[in-house]
Amino acid sequence: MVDEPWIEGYDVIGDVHGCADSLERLLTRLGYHPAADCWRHPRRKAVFVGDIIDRGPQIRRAMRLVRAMVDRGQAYLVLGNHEYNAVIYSLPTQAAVPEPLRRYYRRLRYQLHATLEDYRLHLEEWRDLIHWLRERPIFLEFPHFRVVHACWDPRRIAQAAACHEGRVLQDDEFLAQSVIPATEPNRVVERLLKGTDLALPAGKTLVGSDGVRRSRFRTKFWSGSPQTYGDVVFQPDALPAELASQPLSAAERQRLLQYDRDQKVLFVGHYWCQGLPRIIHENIACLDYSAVKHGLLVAYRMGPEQRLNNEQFVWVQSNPP
Ligand SMILES: [Mn+2]
Repeated sequence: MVDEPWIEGYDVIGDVHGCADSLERLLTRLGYHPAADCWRHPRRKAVFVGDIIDRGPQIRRAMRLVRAMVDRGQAYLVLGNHEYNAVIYSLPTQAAVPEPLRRYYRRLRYQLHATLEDYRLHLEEWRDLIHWLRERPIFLEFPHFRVVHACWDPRRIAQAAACHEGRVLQDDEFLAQSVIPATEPNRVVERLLKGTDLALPAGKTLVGSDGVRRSRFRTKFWSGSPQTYGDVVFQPDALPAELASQPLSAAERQRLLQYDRDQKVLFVGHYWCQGLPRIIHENIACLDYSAVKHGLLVAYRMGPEQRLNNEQFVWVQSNPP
């Protein structure tokens, strides 16, 4: 638990994905200023929900900015799935990957392409960054709010908490196991960093707006009493009408998670939301508004309050390449 009663509040910031210019404009709007050693606010700290790297125009610069703030006690960073990918791509744990999955891990190179390019002439810094990322937590708990990249699943959070208090990638054994499907470490990482999903009916696939064909869709983990696929889908691409109206089976409903309304406030990123920032419920907000896809880079100004409201969002229009 992070408890700093002398702090006025925390500015929780969504997926940056290499948009360093946008991040500087957002921090300025939030009242931070570039001091000699890092960006600072006299009374507040920043909390990043992960996915600082990949895709965007100024990845190394964004990462350096965030790292400087974290190292000087001005910010926190929880891991996103992109930071996790960078760590496993860069360590010999790939040797533990079973043969049928090698193709998937080769795809990481594609995802990491822009990041590796940005660090191509800074390999020492890259190696150092990987070790630094291994020290970061996979979730954070403050007295009145929580932060995780994609999904708060109490069972998986408890497992993570039991491993170096959530700094799970520090653990060589955890890290090596995490790349092997259906191991407990793999389930922790998949759930917390990528969230929940459901399989489409047998044989059905959908091509997303990113051009990738998928046989699964991302789901809410807070839906009250959902009846259909349409009630639980949570991703940029809507389901076609005939799938959206398809009833959930009892087994599917059972597998869905619930984040009840009486739980602590929770912030996530990850979901490529669009439009203007809005809370999901009084205790859940997603801060990823597709900064790298001409969307918004979004922060939520958290004070001592126990419930969320739409007035506390602060954002800048992103200007990617
Ligand atoms: Mn993500």
